Amino acid sequence: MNNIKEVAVIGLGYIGLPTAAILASKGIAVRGVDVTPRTVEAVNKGEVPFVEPALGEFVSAAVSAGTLSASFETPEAEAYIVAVPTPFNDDYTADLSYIEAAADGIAPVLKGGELVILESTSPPGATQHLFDYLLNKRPDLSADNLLVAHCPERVLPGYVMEELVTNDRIVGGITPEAADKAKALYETFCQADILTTDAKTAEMAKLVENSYRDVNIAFANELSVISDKLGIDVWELISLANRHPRVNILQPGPGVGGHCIAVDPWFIVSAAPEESQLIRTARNTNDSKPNWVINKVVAATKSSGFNGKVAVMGLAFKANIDDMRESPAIEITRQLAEANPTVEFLAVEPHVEALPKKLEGISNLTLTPTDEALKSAGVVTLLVDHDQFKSVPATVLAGKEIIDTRGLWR
Ligand code: SAJ
Repeated sequence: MNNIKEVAVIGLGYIGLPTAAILASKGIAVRGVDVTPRTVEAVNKGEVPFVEPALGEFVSAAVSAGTLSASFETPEAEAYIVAVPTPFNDDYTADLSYIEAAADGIAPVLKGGELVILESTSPPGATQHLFDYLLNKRPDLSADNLLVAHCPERVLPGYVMEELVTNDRIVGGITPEAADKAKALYETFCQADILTTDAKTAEMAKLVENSYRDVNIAFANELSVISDKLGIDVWELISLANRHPRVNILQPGPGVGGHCIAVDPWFIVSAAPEESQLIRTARNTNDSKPNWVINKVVAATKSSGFNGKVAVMGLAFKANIDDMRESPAIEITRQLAEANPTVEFLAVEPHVEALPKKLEGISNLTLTPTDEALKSAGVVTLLVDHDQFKSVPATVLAGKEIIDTRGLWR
């Protein structure tokens, strides 16, 4: 049974803000903490500074009810949830500086007996590191008076408010007491099973889930390259093979994007480099796919009738969202436009009003409406399977060179 009534959530991003809002909807007093003025201001106005269905209603209701507010300073609370980024360094080790910065804010306000939950995806040992780091900053606190646990998030962007309630959760404690207390807090909003374990197993479980997906996408991407060489339609091949009762191959694409699947497997590789051969190879296979697509597009522009214009359909990292983090579509578009200055590139992304920063200032690249781009381009490259692109009639594509990396128009 949960007895925590005040929670501070450090990091109000894609995970922290939904978690803060859903806890607040259960009557818990939640104070959000963020370093970005735009985020703090938006939340205090009851607004969400990014796109996530249903989250806006939760935030505005909680702010109006007075159960959610945001600030730059970490307040005193009975529990702290750390949901900050964990990017990787140049050598693929995890950058724990954001976690340490969150701990720097928490340490001075601890009185003893609080629960600190790490939600950020973390390499094995990071939760123990957070525990040691806090105690090191506060040697006056006794180790058995600080409860630290890892509760990795599992929600799929676009379905966050639903999956926070329906997905099973894993909670790994530095001690069983920490795990039980975190479990009780998450039971206030999670209706699925919450399974407790130790902190390192919980860290690995999260990394393994995303690596499993990465390895399986790499298999599909490798099949697409093999099929292309052999003159086989990979989409037909996969749908036929998937009719076997124990085969379920994922879909090839232009590469793997987002801030999770393209990142997390490296934490396993850097923790056990010799032993992680398959995971490393899968990462490299997926990372090499954008280059393969670039070569296909360049080859298409060399055909005799090419009219000088290439349409690039989609910039987001996957379908039907506006999230561009680590998007292979952006990398492909940028490299193509920069390396081919005499070709005009028409980028189509129905979810944004302006080109993202990484594509700004490239003179032969413009954000173009779907119809216009499809009408004028001689080569059309489909990079994201947005619903809007599904309905493009075959007559509009007739006579053009099509590079369909998602199998949408086959
Ligand atoms: N992709 C393919 N082919 C596929 C599936 C995906 O090319 O068959 C590509 C997508 O286009 C995208 C990338 O992979 O570029 C990742 O997309 P995704 O939908 O697989 O995953 P994310 O990054 O949106 O969310 C994942 C989820 N993890 C798993 O499914 C194991 C989510 O549950 C996690 O919470 C999230 O990572 C996270 O934050 O860790």
